[in-house]
Amino acid sequence: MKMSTNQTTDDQASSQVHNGSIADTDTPSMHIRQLSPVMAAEVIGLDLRHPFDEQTRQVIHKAFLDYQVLVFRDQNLSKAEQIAFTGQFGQLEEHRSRNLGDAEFPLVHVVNNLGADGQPNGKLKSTAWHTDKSFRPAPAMATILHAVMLPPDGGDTCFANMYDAYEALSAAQKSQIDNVRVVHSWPMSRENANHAMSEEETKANPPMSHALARVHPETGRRCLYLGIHAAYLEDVDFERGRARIIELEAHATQPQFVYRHRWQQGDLLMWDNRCLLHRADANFDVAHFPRVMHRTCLVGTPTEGQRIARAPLR
Ligand SMILES: O=C(O)CCC(=O)C(=O)O
Ligand SMILES: [Fe+2]
Repeated sequence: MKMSTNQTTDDQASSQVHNGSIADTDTPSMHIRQLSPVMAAEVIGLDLRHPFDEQTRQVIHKAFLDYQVLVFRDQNLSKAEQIAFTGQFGQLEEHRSRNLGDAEFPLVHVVNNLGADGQPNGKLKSTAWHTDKSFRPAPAMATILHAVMLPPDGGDTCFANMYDAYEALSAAQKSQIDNVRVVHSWPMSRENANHAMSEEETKANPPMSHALARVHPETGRRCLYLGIHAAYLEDVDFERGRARIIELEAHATQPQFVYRHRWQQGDLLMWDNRCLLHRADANFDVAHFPRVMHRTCLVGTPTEGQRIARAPLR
């Protein structure tokens, strides 16, 4: 079991990891080993440059549902190979606005901390808890992130398990939120980040109403649907709803629900956006060390009853 010894408070749970004997899955070509009791498993022995046979694909898909984060070790995929790998699990998301890829591979978004001169610019994006594209009519099912260049240490990605966060609520708390709808809004997220949006962009991204305790479409398990794009609670006084969202997110991102991924060269991660929050951690010298990742996303399905949201109650 490869575990780093310099644990931080964010990943208390990782220190309780069993020795790899539980929930191991082996086929002749691969080994799947759980990394933390909270979530995540590493997959060893596969070369993702080659397509899976159907049996392997199904084992991987099941592991993805069981562990929420899969860590494929020792990979070195070109953009074209990452697109082919991603396409085995569904339809690739097109990136928009600031997420544009390059002209040849627009489906691959380059996540980096580099300025126009190619040097680290001290800015790390996506450091707030979120789930990818939760403001879209069909929010992202999965994100695939492949390490291209890593800082010598740090630059972790943290994940919070929204199944566990929901299940840890009391029966009374659950019944309070079971029929509540949360609105995920790209225009409001941009506004909060002080980014002006064109009228056209605002129109193209209407705020979306979701069940706050949504049901995962494949596992049938209930989980909280929060993060930076969760703007308000529908039909609840705006300020009261904001306070409730903040309170729930503080609950949902406590150390016992968090897995901290310490990247290794060659890692390719695939995570389930439907039941996790994630964030990049600036625990390295962002102004000096390049951190570069290649990112692809898979289109998901609308959440149950998803529709354009009613305006906030003020
Ligand atoms: O840079 C990271 O660790 C995470 C970036 C992110 O939020 C994403 O790729 O969706
Ligand atoms: Fe993200």
